[in-house]
Amino acid sequence: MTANLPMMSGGQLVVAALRAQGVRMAFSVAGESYLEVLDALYDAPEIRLVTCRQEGGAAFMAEAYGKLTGEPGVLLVTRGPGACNASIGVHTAFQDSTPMIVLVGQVARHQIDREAFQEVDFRKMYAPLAKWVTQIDMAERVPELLNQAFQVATSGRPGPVVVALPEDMLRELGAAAVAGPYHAVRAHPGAADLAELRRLVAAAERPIMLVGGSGWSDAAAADIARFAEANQLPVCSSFRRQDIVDNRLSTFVGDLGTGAAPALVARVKAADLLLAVGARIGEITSQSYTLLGIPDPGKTLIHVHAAAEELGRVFRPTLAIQSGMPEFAAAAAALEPIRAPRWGQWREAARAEYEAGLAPTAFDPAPALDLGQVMSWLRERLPDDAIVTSDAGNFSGWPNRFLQYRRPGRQLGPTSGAMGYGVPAAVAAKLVHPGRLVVGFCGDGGFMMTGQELMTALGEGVGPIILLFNNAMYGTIRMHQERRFPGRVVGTALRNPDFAALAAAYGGFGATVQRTEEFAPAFEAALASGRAAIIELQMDPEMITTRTTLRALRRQAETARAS
Ligand SMILES: Cc1ncc(C[n+]2csc(CCOP(=O)(O)OP(=O)(O)O)c2C)c(N)n1
Ligand SMILES: [Mg+2]
Repeated sequence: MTANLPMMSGGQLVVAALRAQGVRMAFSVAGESYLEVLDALYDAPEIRLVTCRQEGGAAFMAEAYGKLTGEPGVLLVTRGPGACNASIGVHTAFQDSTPMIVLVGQVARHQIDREAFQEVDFRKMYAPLAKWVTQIDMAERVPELLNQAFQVATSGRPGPVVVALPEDMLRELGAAAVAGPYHAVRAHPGAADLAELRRLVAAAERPIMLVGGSGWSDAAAADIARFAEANQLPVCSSFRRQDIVDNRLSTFVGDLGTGAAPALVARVKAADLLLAVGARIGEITSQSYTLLGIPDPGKTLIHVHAAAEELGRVFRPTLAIQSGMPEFAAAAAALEPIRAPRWGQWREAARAEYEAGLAPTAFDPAPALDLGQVMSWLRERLPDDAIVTSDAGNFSGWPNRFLQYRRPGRQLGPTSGAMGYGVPAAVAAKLVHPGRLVVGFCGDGGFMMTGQELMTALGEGVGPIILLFNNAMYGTIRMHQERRFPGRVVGTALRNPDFAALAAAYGGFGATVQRTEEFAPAFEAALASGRAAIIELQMDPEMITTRTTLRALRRQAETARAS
């Protein structure tokens, strides 16, 4: 088998295997532990190596790449320190079911278990963070194990796979045939399952569909929307998965995120059938596990998921269907529509509630920078293919409530709630689609965690626009403080740099917005600059959510204490 194959170093075999898997882009922070891989990349110009500034940012970029393209994002980092920094992105890929391949340099094989320089047992460290962790101890096994890594990362419920590469293995010469590309394995729904699904839905009075999770191709998203429209089924999305069904369709009724509309939450509780497609129905989406009974959901639950292990987790479905999203959506779209469904008014009422929520809440006194109006302007301004990325924090309520997501545009946000995601995700999105408008939403807290990756964007010549919501605090935690310990502010106030000046220091575009009318010109100027941009929104810190103020929260908490 290997007789006529050239001898290659382990590092060269790694890069040959990546090429065979169809990898076109990889994100890295360099390390001496994997010099052979870097050197082999020198001879592989078809793989664009993006040099990042911190492994957390690089890992978020790889995660966002995977979320956006459906193909594994590839990350290269060095031993202990690099792997520790990268772990936040690995955890995010795990919670978000995103395919990802993490290549980590490791100490030489003959040094293992001496606690050599930067040595970490990656199998142990990443055990609860990754879908699979392996180490390649023979150069000849590089193609085999990388092929398995790509299969595991993309099949069933996708996730991150960590591959440790001992330094001396990368130098070792070996001969091996590379294999690829991977073929993601996904189940199809069976005919009996589909017939039962149709029967259960037809018998319902107040059905609602929930779409979420990963693995949604544009075609799958279009198919599930066709199914919803043909059956007039109201459809909502799980946390930060608002881009699956076009929010402008009359069947779309909102999202079950951290700031879910109370009317939608009440409606899902009142539904007699929940058809959950792709969503794990996790803690945030299930509103802290209050939407359904445990384990008996108390209503008909049809749960469709790519992984058998997720079916029957927490909630016991009436009907469980293991299927990939493209396979299920195509089959659902092909089902004969249910004639004269009984839930026409139920859907119309849910849609009317969603549309009413698009009208900004009135605040007294009205803030100089009215974020509701800014978001309404953006909703009209963003083209259909715009990519919106989001960090974690209360500011994310503004785009999540007021923007309308749709394909081929995207919403890329960490369902893991990891701060620091917004900027790196925007950089990765702009690298994948340089011709599209990419807008990253961040708070002042999250921006300062990974904002230096804006320099990566400038280095690569791409220009995402970052909207930085500055309230001079870790607002989310301040909100919880005011609810639990009113008036006792500790550990949540922030002092910030001049963000526009910071953008300029990077060589990017910077603007500061204090009043509503300043936003549109600043946005157009940022876009016209073609450079990476920060638009700092100096918001009224009182606006703690899209619906309430800090003042009101504190009053409520104090009243509750007094009574
Ligand atoms: C990496 C990380 N650290 C800490 C937290 C806890 N946390 C959640 S939201 C938040 C504050 C976010 O502040 P900011 O980015 O300014 O947004 P804001 O809530 O003020 O809008 C914190 C500290 C987290 N989710 N992720
Ligand atoms: Mg903040």
